Amino acid sequence: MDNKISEQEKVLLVGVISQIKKESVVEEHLQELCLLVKTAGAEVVGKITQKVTKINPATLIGTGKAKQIISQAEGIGAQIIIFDDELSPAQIKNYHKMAKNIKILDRNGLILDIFKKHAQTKEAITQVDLAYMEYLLPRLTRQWTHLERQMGGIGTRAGMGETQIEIDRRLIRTRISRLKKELKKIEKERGTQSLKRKSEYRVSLVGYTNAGKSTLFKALTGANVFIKDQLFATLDTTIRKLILDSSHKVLLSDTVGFIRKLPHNLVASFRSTLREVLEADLIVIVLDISSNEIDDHLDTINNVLEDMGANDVPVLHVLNKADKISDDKIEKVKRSFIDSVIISAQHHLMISELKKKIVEKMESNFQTVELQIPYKDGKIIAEAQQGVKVLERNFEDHIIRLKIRGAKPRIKQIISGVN
Ligand SMILES: Nc1nc2c(ncn2[C@@H]2O[C@H](COP(=O)(O)OP(=O)(O)OP(=O)(O)O)[C@@H](O)[C@H]2O)c(=O)[nH]1
Ligand SMILES: [Mg+2]
Repeated sequence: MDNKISEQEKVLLVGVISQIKKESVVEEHLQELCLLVKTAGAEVVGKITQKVTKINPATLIGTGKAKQIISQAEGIGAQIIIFDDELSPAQIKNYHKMAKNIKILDRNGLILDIFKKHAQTKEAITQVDLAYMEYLLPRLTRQWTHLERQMGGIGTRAGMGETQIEIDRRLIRTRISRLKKELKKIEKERGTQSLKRKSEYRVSLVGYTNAGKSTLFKALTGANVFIKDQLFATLDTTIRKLILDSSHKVLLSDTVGFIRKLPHNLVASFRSTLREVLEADLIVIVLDISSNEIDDHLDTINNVLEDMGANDVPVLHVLNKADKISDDKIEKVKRSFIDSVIISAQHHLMISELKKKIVEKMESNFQTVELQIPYKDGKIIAEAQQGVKVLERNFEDHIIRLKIRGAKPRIKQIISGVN
């Protein structure tokens, strides 16, 4: 048995209610877990919520209840049990011992499965593979057979006395170090590409999965990106030029969505994909205004941005899917999101207002400086005029006097080059 989810497999979901997580919250999270299962191609046949006062280190919930859930799953013909809460490697192993013919997964395992299914480019495949192998390593049990076949025969033959699990572990470690090397190479290429874009003003669309980032990207740039009512439709970063008005143009990027409890190693291994977000001059946070969970979504986004080290980048909040809710509700949400833009990406509503707002943000992020550079520093003179607007150019005896205007980070770069 492996932990892959196949089409039409039947799934039983389990949510844990505790003192810090009340029933309504658990219900919401299970609803989202249902969507994740649907995205993975399987079918939810039952949901169980269980109150716990004390976490059982062996099985998360009480052992008696754990056994009961397994027999319930067998009774309704479920092949998989998925916990919304993270299970420790030991807990997964214990469940595997109790449930011989049922796969046990947690939300992280499910998310990784979806990422694996959706990854298409070499970069995404490598990143997901790394996160998946790191997840798998401590969780290997006897149930995970076929691993050698799955990994394409990179392994060596079993030595005397070695168990299958030890061989599998060794295979995974070898694979992890190879994937890390490949990712380093990809990151280096990305670095070179991004260097070329350094002088441009970069705007990144960021948000919870399914918020409508790709729809907005298409509405703004006309690019034919993949849009679908499912979670994690986009895994790769797409970048296009966007002309905002006669004097403002930016590079806009669309990228992978976030979700609550996004596995940490997934965020880490997606570093090269998320590079555009990290290096952006402005992050446009796209939120689904029709969701009751909008505050929770924003918390998740802020947490992931912090996790990535992108929490210093200026942000603009965009509330999307306004066509789905009443004017009253719009007014209510608007009050808690001052300085936001309310749009409908799908119906192309308020898109020009959004463009104006991005221009405003750009302007507030701009700076004008005067520089004096000796003629002998030809290279610096050339660089100081790249990615900025040259307002004045005065030639004097030994120096050139430049008045330039540009994004603050770019101006900072130029000044450090002059000094
Ligand atoms: N009603 C309505 N639906 C929208 C709007 N914008 C996007 N959608 C729908 O929301 C779903 C998700 O849209 P995407 O653009 O794929 O969302 P995303 O944020 O890129 O999602 P991921 O790439 O999966 O993270 C699609 O079914 C869109 O048609 C909108 O303004 N109004
Ligand atoms: Mg998308």
